[in-house]
Amino acid sequence: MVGHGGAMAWVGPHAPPNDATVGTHVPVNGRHAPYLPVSATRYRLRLLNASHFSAYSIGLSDGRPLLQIGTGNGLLRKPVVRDRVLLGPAQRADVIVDFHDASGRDVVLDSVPAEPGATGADARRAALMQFRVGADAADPSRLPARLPAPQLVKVPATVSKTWTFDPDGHEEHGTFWSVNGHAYDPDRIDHRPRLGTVERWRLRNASDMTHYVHIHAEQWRTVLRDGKAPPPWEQGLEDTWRLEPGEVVEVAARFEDFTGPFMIHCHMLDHEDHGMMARFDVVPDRRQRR
Ligand SMILES: [Cu+2]
Repeated sequence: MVGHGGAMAWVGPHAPPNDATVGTHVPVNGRHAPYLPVSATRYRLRLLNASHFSAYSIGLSDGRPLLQIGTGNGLLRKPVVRDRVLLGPAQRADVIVDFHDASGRDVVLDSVPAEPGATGADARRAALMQFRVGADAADPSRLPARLPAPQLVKVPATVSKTWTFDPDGHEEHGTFWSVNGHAYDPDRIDHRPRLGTVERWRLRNASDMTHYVHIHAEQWRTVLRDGKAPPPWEQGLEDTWRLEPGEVVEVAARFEDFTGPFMIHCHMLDHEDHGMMARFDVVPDRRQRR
């Protein structure tokens, strides 16, 4: 690591943008390729991608759909039928799997990357775990058409902050990942939202690889993805978004709990550790001061 103009920079073969560190095996709940005996009924699964760099496109080996009922931050208004759920580092999904008619069979939860160039091409190929489906059993569960999803904030007309994610630096001094042209500096405050207000932010990936942008402090609604309404599974609350090269996502939230310093960063941890993080401070609402 070398210093350059106050910004962090790295040289060598593992300098950004080639700083991916990935393992060879994918454990699930601490075990490699585990299995779970299940009855031929419905199960609710909470999926969390806890890898520090890899993305997974999660589905079931027999093509059985996943019914997504929530994000990591709460329920969706309506269940969404998914063939695969793409989760980058820190992303979560709440899904229902129905094993009716699979009695006596083994079903593998796996990750299969999409075709090159398609969404999810960055996902890893892996057999994650196996469900060993036993006998039919009574299943009184049912899935309502409408779910008690959290209320979403009213979206402000204007964007109050744009965050651009990109590599920076040059050959002689090394490269680093940046937010708005800077590597992370704990002493630099890039934005000061006021407690109690709703802000609309724009997240922009100017680089030529996918990033997973994570915002601390609040739960956000996704307003636009590339100028259009987000897909149905992105219409709940989120705190981490996939941004493919060139993508722009707009999000909105109310700062309602705490003042103080918070982070926005890429949740691919090699990127974060190599500079792709910035600080914003939630400041007190002036109107509440005496
Ligand atoms: Cu990244």
